[in-house]
Amino acid sequence: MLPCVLLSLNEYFSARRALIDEYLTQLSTRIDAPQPLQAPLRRSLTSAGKRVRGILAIAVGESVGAKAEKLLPAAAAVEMIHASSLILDDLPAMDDALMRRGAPTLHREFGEDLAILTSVALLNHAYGLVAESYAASAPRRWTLAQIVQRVVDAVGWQGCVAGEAVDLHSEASNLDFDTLEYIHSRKTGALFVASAAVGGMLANIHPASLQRIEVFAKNLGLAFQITDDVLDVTADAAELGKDVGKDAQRLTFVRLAGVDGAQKLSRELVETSLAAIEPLGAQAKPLRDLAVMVRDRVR
Ligand code: GRG
Repeated sequence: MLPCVLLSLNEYFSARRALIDEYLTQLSTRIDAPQPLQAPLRRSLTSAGKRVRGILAIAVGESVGAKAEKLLPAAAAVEMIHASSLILDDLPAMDDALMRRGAPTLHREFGEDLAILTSVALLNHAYGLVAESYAASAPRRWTLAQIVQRVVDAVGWQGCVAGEAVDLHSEASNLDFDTLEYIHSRKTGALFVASAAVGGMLANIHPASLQRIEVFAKNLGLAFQITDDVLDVTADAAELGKDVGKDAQRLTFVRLAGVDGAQKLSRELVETSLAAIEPLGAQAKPLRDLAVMVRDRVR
C-alpha cells in the first residue's frame, strides 16, 4: 500500500474505513452470545456508519508512525462505544428515533430490552479491545491504565453520559451558548478526543504532541456536531439514513446562530483544529484531510 501521505482524501478515508468494517464484520462472526443477542449485536457491528471516530484513532496513530493493524482493535472499540451510545440515544426514553443508518432503530427491530442489552454488551466489549490494542502496540510512554482512563472519562458521568443527561433535562428556552457547548463537547466532542488520544497513546505519542492532538480533536468534534445540527434542517432523511427535524424542539447551534452562522462557526472550529496540528508537519496530512472532510461533509 502507498504511504498514507500520498493517498488522496477519499482513498485514505475509504481504505481505513474498509479496514474497520472488515474488523467489525469478522468480530460479528465470532460472537459467543446466546441466540437472542446474536442478531442485534451483528446488526450493530455491521451497520453502515461512517467510522469517523475509528478513522481518527488510526489517523492519529499513523501520524506518529504506528501500523494501522495494531490500532484496529482500538479503532473498532471507539466505533462500538459510539454505536452503543446511538442505541441508547434512539430509545423512546431519549430521542425516540425511527431510523438509524438507513434502517429501523435497534429497539424498533428487536425490542427495547434487547437494544439496551446490546448497547451494554458493545460498551463492555470495547474496553477489552482497547486492552488488546495495547498488548499489540506496547507503547513505552503510556500505561494501559492511562489509556483506559481516557475512555472512561469520555464515556462516563463527565463525558457522553453527562452531555446526554444535561441535554435531556434542560429547558430549550433557557439554554445559552455555554450550556450548548457543555452538552455537545461531551455528547460528541469527548469521544472524538478519546479516539484521537487513544490512537496517539498506543502509538507512543510524545505528551506535547498529544496535547495538540487533543485540541485538534476537541474542535473537530464540536465542528462535526454543529454540522450535524445544520444537516438536521438542510438534508433529507433518505440522504442521512436517520430521522431529520428531530431537533425542532431543542436548542441547537442552528437555532442560536441560524444555518449560515452555524456553518461559519463550524468552519472556524475546523480552522482552529488545523492550527493546533500545524507544528506536526507532513506526518499529520491524514488529520488535515480528515478535518477538511468534516468541514465539507454532507451526510
Ligand atoms: C454509552 C457511550 C455511551 C453514552 C450514553 C446516550 C448517550 C449516553 C449519549 C448520546 C451521544 C450521542 C448519540 C451523540 C450524538 C453524536 C453524533 C453527532 C452522532 C452521529 O454520528 P455519525 O454521523 O454517525 O458519525 P454514523 O452513523 O456515521 O456513525
